[in-house]
Amino acid sequence: PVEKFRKDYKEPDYWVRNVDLLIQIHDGQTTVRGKLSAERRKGAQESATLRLDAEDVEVVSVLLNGKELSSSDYHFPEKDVLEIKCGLPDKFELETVVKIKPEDNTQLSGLYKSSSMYCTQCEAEGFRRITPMLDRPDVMAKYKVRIEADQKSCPVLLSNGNLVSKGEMGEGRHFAEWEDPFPKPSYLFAVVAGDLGSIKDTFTTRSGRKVALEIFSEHANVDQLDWAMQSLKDSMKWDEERFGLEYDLDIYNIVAVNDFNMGAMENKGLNVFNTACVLAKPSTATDSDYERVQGVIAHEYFHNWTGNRVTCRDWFQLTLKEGLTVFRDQQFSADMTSEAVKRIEDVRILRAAQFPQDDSPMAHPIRPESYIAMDNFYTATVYNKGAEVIGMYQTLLGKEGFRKGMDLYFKRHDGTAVTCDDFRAAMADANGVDLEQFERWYTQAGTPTVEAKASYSADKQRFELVLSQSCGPSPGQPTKQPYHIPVRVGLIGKDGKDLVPERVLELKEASQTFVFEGVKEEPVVSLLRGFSAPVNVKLPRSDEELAFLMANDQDSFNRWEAGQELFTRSILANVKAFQDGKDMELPQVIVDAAKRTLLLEDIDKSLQAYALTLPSLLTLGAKMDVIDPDALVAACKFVKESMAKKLRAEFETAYKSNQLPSEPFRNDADAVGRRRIKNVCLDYLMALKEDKYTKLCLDQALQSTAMTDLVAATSLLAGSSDEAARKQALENFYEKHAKGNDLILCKWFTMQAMADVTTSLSDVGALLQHPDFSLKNPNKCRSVIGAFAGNMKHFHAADGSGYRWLTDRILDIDKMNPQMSARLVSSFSTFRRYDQKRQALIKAELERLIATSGLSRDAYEIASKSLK
Ligand code: BAL
Ligand code: ZN
Repeated sequence: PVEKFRKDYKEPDYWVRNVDLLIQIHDGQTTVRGKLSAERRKGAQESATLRLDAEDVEVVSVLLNGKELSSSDYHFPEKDVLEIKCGLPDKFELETVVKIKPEDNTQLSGLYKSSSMYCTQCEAEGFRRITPMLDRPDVMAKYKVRIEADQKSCPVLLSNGNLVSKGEMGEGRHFAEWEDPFPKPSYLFAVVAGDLGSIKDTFTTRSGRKVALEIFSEHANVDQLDWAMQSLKDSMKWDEERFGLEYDLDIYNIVAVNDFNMGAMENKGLNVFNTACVLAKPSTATDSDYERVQGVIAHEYFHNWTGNRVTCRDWFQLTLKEGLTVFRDQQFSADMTSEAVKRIEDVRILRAAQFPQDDSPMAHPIRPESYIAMDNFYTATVYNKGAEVIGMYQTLLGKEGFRKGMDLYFKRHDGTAVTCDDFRAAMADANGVDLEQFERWYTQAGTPTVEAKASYSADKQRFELVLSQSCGPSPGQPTKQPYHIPVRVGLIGKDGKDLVPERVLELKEASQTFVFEGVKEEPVVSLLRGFSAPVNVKLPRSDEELAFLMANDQDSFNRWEAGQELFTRSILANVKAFQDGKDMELPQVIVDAAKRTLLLEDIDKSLQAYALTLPSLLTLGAKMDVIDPDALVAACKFVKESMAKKLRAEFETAYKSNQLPSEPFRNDADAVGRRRIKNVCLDYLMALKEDKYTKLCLDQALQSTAMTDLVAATSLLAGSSDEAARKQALENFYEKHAKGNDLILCKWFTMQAMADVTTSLSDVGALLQHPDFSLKNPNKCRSVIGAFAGNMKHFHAADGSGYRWLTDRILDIDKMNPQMSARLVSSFSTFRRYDQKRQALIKAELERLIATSGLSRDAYEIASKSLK
């Protein structure tokens, strides 16, 4: 497979200015006529040939300025390239007619059929699977589309922009013509044709334009679209208020699709969504589902400016739009819910998903230097670390300074395809600051460590903080240059109040000393408040200091962080005890701190819940020199059970006092927080493995009406050693809730795939045979196979059975959907973090994958890079 490099970027020899498409959908075969109005780039050689991307399309004819070319005038010099060999004038129209088969498209890239509906996914390189094109984001064209289809099976025909005409054609067929006035790259193109229901609303922009909003889904799901609509209107208003950005078309359509590789797609004026990111109603959606829908609806809407109006010059710049848009959706969700809770959730995701990637052979800068399959770089690094990098601009420049930078970015670049350097320059120029060194966040991979040493002089009332930074090697980068790191710091006195105003320190050297004057007593330092940079922190402190911070820090993130550090220490100490065959212990200081948190009355219940939740196994694993899955799981169980033994009464009381009446269903912050803390308490109580609590859990699993509570209780029972209760809960969940609802079925699959029971591997094997399972549906694959790959104990079974099972599944899926199989291969990427025996077992699986003939380039790329 061919690797592409960022340094090799060149403008194309030809620009396409207009694309005129005719898409004739017939059952079993679709014909696409694509007319490209193109011109030679000024400065390009007259002899430059036109090389169009064309993948899995059967070329019927090619016309130049209306005249059919003979087959000697074009050829396929390499796979997926259609080259026009004859001479071309400066400006011309090139027309191709191709045949495609959406019904056989299991890759879910290009035009495909999902259930009864035809839909498209073009990012990153799917458009070339519809019609030959210069399929690259710097080629921006205006699109006109005519769709023809059967009237009965496809009454709804949608594309980007505005509907300009529609009508009947006779013989049961009809058409619709859409025109998008905004030039766009091909990856933002979309078409949908199907029998869909919808809900409608309107939004009036601040300049008074009325926008027609419509969200489509299969008819049966129309009662689950209201929350998405509300979220869309909230997003539109928020972007006007926060960034002065108004929607620019008269129509905004969203379509929910069952089979979708990603979460959603921001096609201009026609978003296509995975049903999992749009459908929600109280009886089917958990609180996290509601939050996800709100966040993803906002994310895709925000792309209209950060991504669509200003797009990426090339795919290496993906974080330009993704990091920025994730940051924007995070800020929006924080404003809609709670800033403190949202920050904790975002950092939890970063640490569980991105930190391990940054510490693996797949580590890459947020702006990668090379790729084989671009689809492999829609990663937590590009998205989530990318969002952290954007957040650091805001921390350094302040909210107002950040807004000035955004305004300048749009003023300079609206309607064009640009780079991450252009964004950084806009931020620097708008604020008159130097952000040269900040580029290293874009060029270097790996998670830096910031080490702090504190000293205090009572005489001088002076506090000194020496901050040093380092970052370990990553692929192709043995050494690293110092980053520009904003470190938000508070100094806390004995009374729990800040002694001096909080500061953002700019750490730019390998080591730097920062002096605080007028500090009246020796402070406890609160470092990296709000997680002001995506780094690890090293600062020696006692358990007592951490407990003090947990109780007193005015920064809610660092209160949570102190608790996480306490838990982490104890769990890692117990891992060691377990490995050494010694007794495990839970320090009293942790029990006391947890008790204090549990007894707090006027605390946000979500913050209370997160403060009592142990760090995830992946986050803990990242802190171990060698991950020992058995010891890690045992230590976590021990800590949970010991805590429950000591605080049994408090957990019971908190469980009961946070019960909510089933009617009316509420999903406000208080109700969400109550469910969260209640289910954390239930988790601890279930660790006691006593009949009394199994019964409590079973009651919740059988009687709850809120999906959050049902999932929480049934998941706990799915991992219970009480076979009868386990069976009853899972059967009940299936029969009463999951049967007939694909999204709830996925929850049912996941809770079994994640469960820590001796039969885990045979259970997931059986789930694959379940009549409701389908290997072709990405959500279902993720819910069984992806979830099992996250099952720390059983996926990492010492005999390698979990690894072999995953490889077999990857090979099955790779034939249908390489994007999906490659995602699964990445579960092996962190293999060097495990013991020698497991490393050898995983290595053998990666080698087995690479040796398989016909393996997709997507899966090949992840497997081969993981082995480096
Ligand atoms: N652009 C791909 C899906 C998303 O990040 O919105
Ligand atoms: Zn995005």
